[in-house]
Amino acid sequence: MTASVPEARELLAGARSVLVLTGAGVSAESGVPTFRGRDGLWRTHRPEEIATPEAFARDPRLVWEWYGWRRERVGRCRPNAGHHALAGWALERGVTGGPGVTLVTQNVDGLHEAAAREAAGVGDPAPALPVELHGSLFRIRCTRCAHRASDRSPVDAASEASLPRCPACGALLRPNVVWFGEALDPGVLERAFAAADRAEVCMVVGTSGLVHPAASLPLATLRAGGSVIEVNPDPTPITGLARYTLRGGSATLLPELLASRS
Ligand code: BJW
Ligand code: ZN
Repeated sequence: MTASVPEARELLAGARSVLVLTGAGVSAESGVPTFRGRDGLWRTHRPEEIATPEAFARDPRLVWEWYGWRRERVGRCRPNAGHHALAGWALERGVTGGPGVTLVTQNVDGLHEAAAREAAGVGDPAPALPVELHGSLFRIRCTRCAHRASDRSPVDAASEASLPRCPACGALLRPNVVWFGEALDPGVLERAFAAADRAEVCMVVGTSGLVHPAASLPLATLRAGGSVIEVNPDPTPITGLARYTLRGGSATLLPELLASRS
């Protein structure tokens, strides 16, 4: 049901373990385009044309052009008040020995990690980093060997010959993201589902809830006897499962929901 912030706050305060699942909507107010919806990325590119291994095999230049453009655009974006509220809250709960928080994101923009590092302070060895289900725009991997690396450099997609190549074996590099039809990293998936199973509350923020296995995480929490809170301006398939739904943007709602009272 649609609820006000105090009811959801109370549910969170009483939960020993919380899973937060985020999607593209949490970064919308940072200027990162979402996938679906009015201004979504997929109004111009159909997913099956661009976010699949088949698309990359067919036209790696087109796919790298799209990822190069997104890397440049997202690289200019900063975490918003919603990312900061989540990072501060997770850190606070860790520091005070309070209920555990696991942040699982479908996003590939790195903004939760940036906010976690800022919240922990420069040089802190152990910021509470998110579990990234779908990889990162700013990491690459080789299409042939085991080479992986961080990479924020601009992409030259003028021709197939200019595309990024592996320094170890010379094969084509690809963005280290998870495309449709590809398996998620088994270790990452295991951590996410373990957190969903033990969570007393799963808070789902800014996702259309259409892409699996991510969208199955709140179902796992429900099956284990926990509750779901949804934060989203629009209804989704998760809305009907949620104990409380907060309607609005996450950059406004998360700071209200998660700020400490003192
Ligand atoms: C705001 C807001 C504001 C706006 N504040 N909110 C079960 C059933 C059916 C199908 C499947 C199934 N299990 C698997 C499948 C197949 C497929 C799938 O899910 N298909 C469905 C779409 C039908 N899944 C897969 O293929 C996955 N792989 C897999 O299952 O492998 C199995 C396997 C096993 C063994 C061997 C081989 C295979 C992989 C899925 C990978 C998804 N990848 C992408 C691209 C990542 C790289 C990239 O970025 O380019 O991930 S697709 C895209 O969708 C991206 C996102 O992470 C993901 C989810 O999107 P998200 O975050 O929900 O964004 P939007 O745009 O959809 O929604 C934004 C929301 O924000 C909206 O609700 C707005 O209202 C809201 N919002 N402003 C808060 N200010
Ligand atoms: Zn290689």
